Amino acid sequence: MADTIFTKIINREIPADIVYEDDRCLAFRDINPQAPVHLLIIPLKPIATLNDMTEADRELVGHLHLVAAKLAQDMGFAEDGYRVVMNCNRDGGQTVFHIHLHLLAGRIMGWPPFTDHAKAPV
Ligand code: DGP
Repeated sequence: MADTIFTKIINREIPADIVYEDDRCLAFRDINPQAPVHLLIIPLKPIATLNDMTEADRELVGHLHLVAAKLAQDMGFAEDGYRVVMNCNRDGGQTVFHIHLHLLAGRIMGWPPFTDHAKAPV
């Protein structure tokens, strides 16, 4: 797949406010935060979308979620709660084609997600 802005962040070619890293993933603050805490957790391995994951990625994707829960605990919002989201393709609102978990906290999240675009049922 083509390199994205996230590859440049992994390679330290552009700056980011990195809050966590290990041998499989990186977490940093979203440049356009939608909540008081808005982190992105990305695998070092570039995978374009949820649709591109394979069985080989099963453990990696589980790891991303464990890191989200660890950050929530370490940063003190695990008990109050938070939201973890992965957008996929156009209708899901994906804009960077390197999978990432959004970890949002620090405010009450609405449900269902806000919508202003009608679409025929699939
Ligand atoms: P999504 O729309 O789900 O693909 O989310 C992509 C997110 O990435 C979006 O919330 C904004 C964020 N983002 C895009 N470019 C950069 C960047 O250069 N640095 C940081 N920190 N975040 C970025």
